[in-house]
Formats: sequence, structure tokens, C-alpha cells
Amino acid sequence: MKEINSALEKIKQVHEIVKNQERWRREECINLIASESVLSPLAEKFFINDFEGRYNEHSEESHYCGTKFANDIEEFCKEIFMERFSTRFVDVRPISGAVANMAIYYAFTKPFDNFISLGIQNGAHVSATRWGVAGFRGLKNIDAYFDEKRMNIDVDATAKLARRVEAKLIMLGGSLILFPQPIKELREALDNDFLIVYDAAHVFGLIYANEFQEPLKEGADIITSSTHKTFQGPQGGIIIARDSFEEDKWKKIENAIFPGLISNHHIHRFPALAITALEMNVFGKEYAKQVIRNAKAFAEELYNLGFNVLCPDLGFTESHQVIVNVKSLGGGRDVANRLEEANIICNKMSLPSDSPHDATKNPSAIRIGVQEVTRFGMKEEDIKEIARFIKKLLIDKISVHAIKQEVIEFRKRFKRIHYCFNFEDI
Ligand code: DSN
Repeated sequence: MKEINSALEKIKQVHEIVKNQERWRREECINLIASESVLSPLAEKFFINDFEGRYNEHSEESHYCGTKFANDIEEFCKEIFMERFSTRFVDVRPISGAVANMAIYYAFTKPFDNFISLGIQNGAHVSATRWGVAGFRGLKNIDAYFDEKRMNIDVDATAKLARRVEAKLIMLGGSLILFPQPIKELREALDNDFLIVYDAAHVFGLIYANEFQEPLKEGADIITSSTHKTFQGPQGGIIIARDSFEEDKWKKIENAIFPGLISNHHIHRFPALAITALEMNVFGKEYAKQVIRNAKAFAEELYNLGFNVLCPDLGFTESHQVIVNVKSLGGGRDVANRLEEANIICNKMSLPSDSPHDATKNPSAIRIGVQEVTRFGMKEEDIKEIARFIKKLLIDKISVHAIKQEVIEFRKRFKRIHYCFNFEDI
């Protein structure tokens, strides 16, 4: 009896934690984390299903019985992405973007190989650094040359570097990405022996809607991505290669995924992945255009209010992200924490000029992403209101309590998830 009561008491505590999270983050906060989003109601409804916890290990052959519908749903997902990216080569088994990247490193590199990535201070994802999966593969990451003014890669210097260090692959994309990257120019500057991989995780929804850049058409061999940022599906990963990719090389990727890196690939997420992709086929373009308009409006308003927003001469951004240098206001960590107290959630971000110590401890900037607030129906005028909350808190020094109340009231206007089907539609 004592055990039962104790277990029930703890279950209540679990319930309480979930309710607190859902009330705070879903209803009372303005979420500006650039790497997150929410599922559509339909995708969420199909997220918990009997595939949860089932196995379907497969390479050339299937290793389990009872998998006929698991095969169906996996193929169904692959076909949607094959059609969108005009390719035979899609794998939806990676359970995250980092695992997708890991599969690429395991397939094409050996310990002690050199590879080029952006560098953490220029926006590389941690998986492309010595601290992440690349480092665990024993790789040496060498930073691309980066032009801070344009917040983009210096093509000539990076191509020379890649040749000089005999880079085994070049990892583009990343976690701080304001503008399309010069994939075409880099491919032209390098011969075809260099493997170019584009980590599309942040901008995958914009790419899917053809509103950012087309990496595989511009010269990248492979896209890796997660499926839950601007592409607003369930958390997971994906690898897509150009249709002309070599079969034997693709096999290496498949083998790296299984039996290499994962056993169970979390099949229950596939129905939600398929639903998100099908919703994106219908609503994705309108959504992606609004995301970019909102990001530009946010950046412009912050700039006009006196903030040091990056790249004013380039129109601030072409993605869902806005980067604000807040060094003079206390640095990225301090500012992000102050915003959190007012229920405005974003995160600290390093800039190319940050020292390695500052890049991880207290970087100069904050990174703002507008994909989720766009999903909740916000347009340019709404976005500008958020910029004004930020100014009132950080520049006018109005009390955090007062701003928090305004944020909670503001958030009540945006309850419905947009750019998706309603239950009545099916
Ligand atoms: N680290 C995440 C980010 O960019 O926020 C992505 O995995």
C-alpha cells in the first residue's frame, strides 16, 4: 500500500511538471528559439501509436517479423521526400540531425582525417566540431574562412584551405544561418572529388518550400537535417543525396545508420513526419514566405529601436533567424536570461569575433527565430510588438514583472496553429 501511494504521489508530480511546461511554454511564453517548433494538431494526434517501441532493424534484409506496416510507413515517408527532392536517395531512419551527421562521418571518414566546417563561433552545429560527434569520430575540424561582415563563407580562401589540408568532406549549413551559403561557388572552386554536405537542419522547412536555397541543385552531394525546426515535424533526422550519387557510397550511409549507429529508429514518429510533409506540400510556401517576412520585420524594428542587429546592409536576414549583438547590454547569456524572466525565450549565440572562451561561456549575441510564432499566426505587426517588449525590458529598463504580464496577455491572442489541416478536413 505504501509503495502504491508513493508511486501515485510521484505520478501526480510528473503530471504537474507536464502541466507546468504546457502552460508556461505553450501558452504564456513567446518562443523565439530558432531550433524548435510545434507539431500541427493532426501530426500530434498521430504521434503516439502502436509503432512506438516496435523494432524494424533492416539493411539488405529485415531482421524482425511483424514489420509489414512499419515498412509501409517508412517507405511512404521516403517517397514524399524522394519526390520533393527528385532523388532515389532518402533515409528517414536517423533519430536526430546529429545522428544523421554522425552517419555521414562514419561513412566517409576515418579517425584523424581533416574536414572543414564553419567553426562553432561562426555558427557550426556542435556535431561538426571537436566537442561533438565529429570529435568522437576522431576527426579534426578545420574552420572555414568566414566573412563576418557578410556572415558567410569566404569561398576562395576556404577552397584553398580544403585542398591544402586534404579535407575528406566539407560540412556546410549550421545553426547560425542568416543567408543562403555559396554552395555553387564552392563546388565550382573545388573539383568533384570533394564531398560537400549541407546540414540543413535550421532551414529545412524553407528549403522544402523552395524559399531559401536548393543545396542539391547548387552542388552539395548530401543534405542532412533534423525534421523539427522550420520543417515543423516530429523530432528526428533525415539524409538526402542527389539523384546522381553513387550507389556504393549510399550503401555506406545506410550501413552507418544500421547496423552502425542505431538499432531502433523510433518508427512511431513516421506518421507525423508524413503528415507534416503533406501539410508542407499544401501550406509550406505561404508559411515559409511569412517566416522570412516576419524575420525581416523583427530585425528592422529592433534595429530602428536602437539594437545592434547584424547585417543591416544585407537586409538583416533571408532565413527565420535574426542575430543581435548584445555585448554592450551584458552579453548573450545575461540578456537571454533576462528575456526569459519576462517569458521571452531565445538563446545566446556566439559571433565570429568572440574569443573561444566567450563563444561558449558568454557570447556576444542572441539568436532569435520566428518560425514558431509564425506558426501561431503572427504577422509583421505582431512581431514588431515583440521587438518593442524587448526594447522596454533591455533599453527602457521597465520592470520585468510588468513586461511579463504584457507578454502573457499578448500571447493569448495567438492560440491556434496555422499552415496545417483541421480535423474537419479529414
Ligand atoms: N543545437 C540546436 C540549435 O541550433 O539550437 C540544434 O540542434
